[in-house]
Amino acid sequence: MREQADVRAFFKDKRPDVVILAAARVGGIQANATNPAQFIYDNLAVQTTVIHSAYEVGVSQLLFLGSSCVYPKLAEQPIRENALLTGPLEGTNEPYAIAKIAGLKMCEYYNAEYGTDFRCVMPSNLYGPYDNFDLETSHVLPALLRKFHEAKLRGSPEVQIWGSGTPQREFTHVDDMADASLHVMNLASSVYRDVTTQNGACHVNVGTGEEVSIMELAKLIASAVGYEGNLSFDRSRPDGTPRKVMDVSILKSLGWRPEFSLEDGIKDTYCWFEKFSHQMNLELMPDFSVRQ
Ligand code: GFB
Repeated sequence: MREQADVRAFFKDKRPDVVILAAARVGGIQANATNPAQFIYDNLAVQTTVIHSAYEVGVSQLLFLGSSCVYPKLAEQPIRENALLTGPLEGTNEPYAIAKIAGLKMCEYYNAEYGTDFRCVMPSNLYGPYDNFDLETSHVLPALLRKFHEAKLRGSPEVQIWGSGTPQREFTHVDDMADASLHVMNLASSVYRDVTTQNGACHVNVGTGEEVSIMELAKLIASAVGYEGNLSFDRSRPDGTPRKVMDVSILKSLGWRPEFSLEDGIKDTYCWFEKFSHQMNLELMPDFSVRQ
């Protein structure tokens, strides 16, 4: 999807009516901080190519998925859509954020100049089945699910959490994200255009509007997994942005509500992980917690 000629040929051949652009190079805080060049290049290449090809073949609607990390590190919380570009970004995911801001703005400018109907949603941290469970590149929720699961299997006395455990995060189940995406796509174009411009934005936040600390999240996951050991904190790992809960009142005013509570969403994800983890050939992580 980074190869412009391939993407243009695909669009000319298939001529899709609607495009939902969720493809991206994504990862947790460690992956973003370690691979800034890959994150900015791959995401700019994919989205620029797909958005332009969609315009060239006259796709009637496109939905671009951004990320809540596009907002300033210290934006007023909960974060409203019009906080975009009002302050410096969080360093650990700046490359990804800049790429996503470029994609969001590209949709806005194509709509203005070419009259396209390219819509944008800003998801909170997402989780759910089919997530990435690699302990170095994944996001916090799948990483902790796997850590607690494997610690329970081994009878390990403790599980190590990155950072201080104090940052707050908003988590939306991937099925809720998919449902919200269709909800936004099914709005009349005049409704979408009016409600976003009235709020000084060209996009809509998608989330639960609720935040938990990483420590609270770890306890929820340990309880869902049935792990009763202790937590330790690896402060050599970054905390990232302190908070990024979003204001989801625009989406609520458009009639959408999430189905999953965080507790139910974690149980749903763990149920999937238990069923399929053996197929993901995840070699058991080295057990640093056992005292020699
Ligand atoms: O989910 P996460 O990797 O990314 O980390 P961000 C969230 C918080 O969880 C950080 C802590 O404070 C981590 O230090 N954490 C604790 C852990 N234990 C772990 C662990 O075992 N693994 C991981 N990964 N974190 C992402 C961006 O930022 O937000 C993405 O990097 C995207 O690009 C996403 O924007 C929405 O939430 O900090």
